[in-house]
Amino acid sequence: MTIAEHRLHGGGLHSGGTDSTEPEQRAADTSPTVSKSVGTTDANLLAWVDEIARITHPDEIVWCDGSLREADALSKQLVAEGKLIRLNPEWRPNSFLARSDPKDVARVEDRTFIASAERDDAGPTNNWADPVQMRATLTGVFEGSMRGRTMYVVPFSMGPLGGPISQLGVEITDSPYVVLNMGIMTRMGERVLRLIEGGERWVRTVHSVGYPLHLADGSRRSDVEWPCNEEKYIVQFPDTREVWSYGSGYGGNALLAKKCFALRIASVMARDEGWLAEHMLLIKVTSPEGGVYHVAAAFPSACGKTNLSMLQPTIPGWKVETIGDDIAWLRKGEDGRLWAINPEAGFFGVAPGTGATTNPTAVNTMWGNTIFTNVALRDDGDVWWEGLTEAPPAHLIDWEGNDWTPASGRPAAHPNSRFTVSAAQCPSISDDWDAVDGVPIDAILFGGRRATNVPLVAQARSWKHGVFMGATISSEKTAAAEGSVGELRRDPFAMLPFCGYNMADYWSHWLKVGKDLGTKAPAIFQVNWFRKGEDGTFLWPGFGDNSRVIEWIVRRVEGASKGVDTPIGLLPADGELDIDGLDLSTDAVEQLFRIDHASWRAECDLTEEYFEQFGERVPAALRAELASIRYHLKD
Ligand code: GTP
Ligand code: SPV
Ligand code: MN
Repeated sequence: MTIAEHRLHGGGLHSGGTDSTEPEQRAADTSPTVSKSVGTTDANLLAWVDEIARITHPDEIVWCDGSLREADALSKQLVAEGKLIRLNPEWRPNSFLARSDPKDVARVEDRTFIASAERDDAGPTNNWADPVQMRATLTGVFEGSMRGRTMYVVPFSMGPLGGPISQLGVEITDSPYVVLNMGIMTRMGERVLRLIEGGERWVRTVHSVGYPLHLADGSRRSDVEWPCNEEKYIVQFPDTREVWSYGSGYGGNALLAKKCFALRIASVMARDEGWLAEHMLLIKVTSPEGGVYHVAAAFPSACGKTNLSMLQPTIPGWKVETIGDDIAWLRKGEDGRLWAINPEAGFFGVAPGTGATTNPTAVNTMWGNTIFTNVALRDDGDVWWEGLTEAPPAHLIDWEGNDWTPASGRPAAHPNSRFTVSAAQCPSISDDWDAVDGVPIDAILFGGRRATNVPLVAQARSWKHGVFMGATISSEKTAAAEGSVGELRRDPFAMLPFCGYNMADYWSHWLKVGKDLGTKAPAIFQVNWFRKGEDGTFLWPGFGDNSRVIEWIVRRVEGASKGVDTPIGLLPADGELDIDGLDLSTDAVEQLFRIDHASWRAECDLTEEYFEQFGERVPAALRAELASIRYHLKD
């Protein structure tokens, strides 16, 4: 029986639920029940859903409409199943805590694959997989992977519905937790189906946690709090613009609209169509004189994008408003300038380090309607994590569900614990955050975590120099991905884990976009909030005081500040950076901006070595930038 025929049997949201209590009456290969009327007449979409159901064998298929009623029913169901904890509504209305399997807590970069026809099209920084072999492998692991479960069909739009920069997608998933998160992170629901029926293109994404409840031999097992599988595959097929994700329920591994689609697949679409898909926050900055500027900034995972996107300036008269905190899609507008949208509808933000002094706006955003994952639970039914308050509560249940006290000697929240909340709830959200045409970009920032060498701020001499700055970002690894935290690695454009094609080709694409924008291209800057002094502490206060750096950047864009030239870019001239009222010694300021020629020459050697792995594909313009910097570093 096909899904179209099943439509005749359609009922209410949970009308098929009784079937799951009588699984023994169900032969292993019976077709699933469509427990909610099929939402579409689109033949391609129907055929695809049919095909995935034939591979994965779910008990039921639910077409999600994106309604509040649906989200409410799903959260109630998850609470009843013990997979979500409802927080005390007095402190945190309509909010929930999820605890993941301790082996499923972050993106898995070594299990993330780009399955392009040619190995060279994935490039040396991606895990390449042969698409034919990978498809066979995936068909194998997905075979029966949804037995005993419900398969949800989640239509979504990235960017405002029908907008010229927006794109559509559908995620099939067997995780109701993913459905709830997708409802916050994207414009999800029925209206997307109408656009698909109207002939708009859409991206196919398939997700399974890989924990079937009925096994092929007919035996059954009960569900667990956080179903997942030890074996994980996060696979992008750039040539057919598809995503297949198996075995993880966490973040970017499972919310396929985010990194898999909006960065890995979208970067390929952008290359082919002349736009940019970037790991960038977006803000609107208003100066004391009322000048309005838009800034995009690329920092690696857990390096301060959410913080900067919600910045509360510490200098008088300046205002920063939020447009996006993680992803930007940028495109040349009719006026020849670069315009950007935030394709997402919510924030999936890092909890630890988010508190009243570091990011009060984020704290206020999550007053309610928030899903927390892997944070600690307070005795009063609210949540807590390191950095939320200065003093920890006397007793907590930690992210693994164990008793915790300040004497426990381990963090109560996982370092990559997160909050999922709607962008519309953010008190600093800009009026034009969901403008269909986006906002015009005045400046682009590149940054990373660098204890040494990289100054607080430097402006690129040209677009080409700016692309060089982006291409050579290195940053200390954070808990956002599995692996050793603190290790210095190259993270070009903060896109190392997110570029869907050869990184050197991506640099060429950036050079091409800049050439096309010509004199209307945004100015490019490099920033580093994380430089440390000899005692190992941060030299720069960061957070709200980053507004001082934003001020200098705006003054440069206006032409009001002159700056001073150095071999690695233009730095603030004496007195141009406002450090009034900061407890900052002259020595600290000197260290923040010190350009040590010997270390920079060593850095250039490492860059040359780094470029080598890309061979001939490294654009000549970047090699020329390296040569020019080396020339200027000669003492
Ligand atoms: P993803 O969501 O993983 O892409 O990360 P993100 O770039 O949005 O990171 P986020 O803003 O959540 O920052 C994560 C960590 O960086 C938190 O622990 C912050 O406390 C810390 N951080 C942010 N801004 C600053 C800063 O200006 N100075 C210092 N020292 N730390 C900062
Ligand atoms: C990141 O790691 O850059 C994130 C979180 O924004 S996740 O969506 O899990 O990739
Ligand atoms: Mn990110």
